[in-house]
Amino acid sequence: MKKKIAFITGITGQDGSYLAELLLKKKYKVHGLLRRTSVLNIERIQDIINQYEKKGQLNLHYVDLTDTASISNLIIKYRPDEFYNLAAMSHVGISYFTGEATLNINTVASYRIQESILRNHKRCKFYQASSSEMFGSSPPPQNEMTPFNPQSPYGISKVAAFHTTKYFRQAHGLFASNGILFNHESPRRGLNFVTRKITHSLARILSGHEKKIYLGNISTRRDWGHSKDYVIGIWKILQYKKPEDFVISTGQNYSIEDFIKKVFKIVGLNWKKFVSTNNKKFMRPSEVRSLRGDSTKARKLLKWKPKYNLDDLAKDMLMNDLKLYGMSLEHAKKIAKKLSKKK
Ligand code: NAP
Ligand code: G4F
Repeated sequence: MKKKIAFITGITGQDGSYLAELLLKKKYKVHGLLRRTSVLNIERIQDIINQYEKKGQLNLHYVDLTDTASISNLIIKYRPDEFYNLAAMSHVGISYFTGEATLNINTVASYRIQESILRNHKRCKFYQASSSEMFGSSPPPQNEMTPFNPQSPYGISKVAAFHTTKYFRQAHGLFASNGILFNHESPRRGLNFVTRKITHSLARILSGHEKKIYLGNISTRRDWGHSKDYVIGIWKILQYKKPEDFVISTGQNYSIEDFIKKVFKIVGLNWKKFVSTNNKKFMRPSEVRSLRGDSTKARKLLKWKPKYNLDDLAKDMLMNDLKLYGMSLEHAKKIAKKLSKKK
């Protein structure tokens, strides 16, 4: 049987790297579309490059998502079966400073890709990485029927891309679906998202590289899952018999403070002595106070459900960061004991 061909934008990111691994295991031919950076940024996909690139099952292409021809040429040449659009300026806090660029890459590029699919290869299925940030100030639980009330340029950009996807589906008959994913993390999470910042900084504190973690508002609540579980949801959305929009979430939410407590408890350290909160630099002009997703639709129609809970996730992330600094959990606990006595 002919191997399926998938395109992934954002393959160098957290989700892109896990999704590529999943599809390669499923025998897809994967084409990763990446941007040129002055320092090569392929850390998260180095293992799959080693394993699959020479065999021709993984191909990487430099593309600029503001350049229609660079996208269209690849679609015309390889005629993908599935197109996963994961590339984005994905940091909400930074989007307050780079609103125009955020809209350009998160919204206009999505429009550009879908228009190119429509003109050049209409039977290609399209996935848009939509976000729970779109719900903004709408109170939880949030599902596919909840109104969008975005609170950031990032949220606005994702709402516009969501509607763009619906438009190509309804007006032009594209198989175009939105996955409305709630927060998901992993050891591959970027260092400036709050969960990874906490696990990574704790490893730095224990290894003597840092004294404190400086955070913003720790009262906000998020519904956190594991990226490994969520990329299965992403794939299932495009395997569904028709294009539709799906919420992917755990259904549980916790505050940032709860997450800090969980992580510090793993090594037995009192968090209050090591965390500084409400730092201006990390406060946002408007906040999304509480996200908790109702993913009944995905669980019923896609038979999707997460394996990881927040304790598993916190442990997976912290163990990875301890390892980065040459520590086992036992060693980390010993250092924590000494630090507790010192203060
Ligand atoms: P991520 O780790 O920040 O990865 C983002 C990817 O987009 C990276 O590969 C990045 O390339 C690429 N990218 C950024 N700007 C680009 C540009 N101008 N041109 C080309 N590529 C660009 O994000 P993620 O957590 O994997 O999220 C994947 C997608 O899901 C994003 O669209 C995000 O908005 C959305 N989403 C994420 C979550 C979540 O909680 N993780 C929840 C809902 C939705 P570089 O590696 O070169 O920077
Ligand atoms: O980890 P965060 O930056 O994630 P946020 O803003 O919820 O966005 C993430 O999830 C979205 C899905 O809902 C994605 F679409 C988006 O791409 C991204 O993956 O912040 C979480 C919360 C916020 O309330 C923030 O104000 O943590 C609070 N926070 C407190 N101190 C902090 C910090 N966030 C960051 N990044 N850094 C801090 O020092």
